[in-house]
Amino acid sequence: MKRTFITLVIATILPLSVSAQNVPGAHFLENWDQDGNGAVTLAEAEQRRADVFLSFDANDDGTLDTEEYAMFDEARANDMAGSDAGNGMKRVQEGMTLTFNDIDADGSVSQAEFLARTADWLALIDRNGDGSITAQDFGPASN
Ligand SMILES: [Ca+2]
Ligand SMILES: [Ca+2]
Ligand SMILES: [Ca+2]
Repeated sequence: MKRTFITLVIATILPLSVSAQNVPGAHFLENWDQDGNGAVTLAEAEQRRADVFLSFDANDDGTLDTEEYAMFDEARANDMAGSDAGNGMKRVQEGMTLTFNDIDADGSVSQAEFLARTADWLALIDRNGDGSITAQDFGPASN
């Protein structure tokens, strides 16, 4: 009962915290910064990408085929609708595409391919080159 109440309160409060939505990359960090220290490390990125891969590998064969990848593309498009689609998020999205991850260009992405691209993906987003992804890697270049 108490828990239900708290959930309701949170649901009521969150839409009001518009400022959090305006922090560059907030939506990304929310999802990827697992220990909440404000920086997504390579280890965190790899772990999360492994989770993402598993959740879209519908038939559990260790490969995202064209059909599964289409679902993945659609989920990302939905996730991005109405959130901060700034220049940083474009780089995030680019690193999630089939083209980016299909290293051997056979039209599907194996788990090994997907994870092997994590470092390149992080480097793509890591604008200030400090080796992790923080709010500073998003938003206006003056950050
Ligand atoms: Ca972290
Ligand atoms: Ca492939
Ligand atoms: Ca960085």
